[in-house]
Amino acid sequence: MAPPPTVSVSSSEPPKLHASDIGSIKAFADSNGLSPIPSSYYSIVEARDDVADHLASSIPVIDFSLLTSDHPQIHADAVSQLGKACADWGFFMVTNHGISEKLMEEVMNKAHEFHNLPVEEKKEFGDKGPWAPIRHGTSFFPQAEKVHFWRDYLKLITSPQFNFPHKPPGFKEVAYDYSRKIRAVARTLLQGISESLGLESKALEDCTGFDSGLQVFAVNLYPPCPQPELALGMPPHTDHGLLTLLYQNEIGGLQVKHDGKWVNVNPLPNCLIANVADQLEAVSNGKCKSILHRAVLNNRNTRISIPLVNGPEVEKEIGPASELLEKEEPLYKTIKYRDYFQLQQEIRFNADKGALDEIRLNRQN
Ligand SMILES: O=C(O)CCC(=O)C(=O)O
Repeated sequence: MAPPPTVSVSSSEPPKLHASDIGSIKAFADSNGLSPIPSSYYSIVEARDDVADHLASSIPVIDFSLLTSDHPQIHADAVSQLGKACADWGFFMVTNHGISEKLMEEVMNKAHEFHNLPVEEKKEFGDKGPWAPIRHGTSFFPQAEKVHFWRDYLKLITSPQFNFPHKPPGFKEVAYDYSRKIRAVARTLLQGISESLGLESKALEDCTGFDSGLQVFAVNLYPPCPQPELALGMPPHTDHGLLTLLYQNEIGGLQVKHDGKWVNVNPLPNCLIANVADQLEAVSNGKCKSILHRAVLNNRNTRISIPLVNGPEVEKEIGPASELLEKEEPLYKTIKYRDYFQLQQEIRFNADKGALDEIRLNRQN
């Protein structure tokens, strides 16, 4: 196996290495210790702006067991809290979701094992583009980005078809179980959100083709970074899809944008971290907010995050739900989910505008 490129400690000018030469930031970080990071990883302008830590404790918490309660008033209160969380933050933690700690731990352990496989063993999964069912790589979008990100990833399409690597042994089996349970949680949340918008509980599922919807299972690894103040694990972005449900190890790093400030997310034990994604903003005609988020780094511990994007059916035309348009003007164009995803890939490095801005109609509510 060829050793990863190394960086000289004595160099005053850090090298400008391309992510595709590095191949795996984990392997690079393992072999380069405390050496200065390559200047191609500097995203200093974005890295340390205003962090509003006093807001961290205000991140909404949704108790899933109340949402699924048979008691009408308890359910109604939970629906109303959920609607408020989607409107005010576009982000919330989900507790008592019913996925066992044991399963979550197994998925996390296997995720770690996957990233610990030798680089050579992961080559067969090399990223061949956004629609490839199994793809492993480093950074964010190395082919096109100007700045690189301190992250290795594995991304799988796990619905409507389930695709998963055959190693390490046992990963595929626990991941299947986990992905199906996450889909069930996402479906129930979507039903609650539908009700919070004054719609039938199945309205959002039906209009997005959720039954045969896309699910992307990602496994991110952020190794310790010797200069965490200079780099980012993930740039600010919103997700395509309806709802992303993320589980992480005990190491913090996720930040969400709220009222123009970055807020550190300190997850409650065993909770799922949920964020509204672009297609939910569009189908809700702007009532649910797709939230900007990013991953920051530390110089001590490896962070692993496992976000599962739960989206519409790829060929479905997605726009504001027709029931909402009986009373209001559409604020978003209707566009096939597949085409939106493509659009998002194309303009992901445009700092001023996201894909959502491309489909927003210039109207006041
Ligand atoms: O690692 C995290 O906390 C964020 C991950 C993320 O935003 C993504 O994979 O799109």
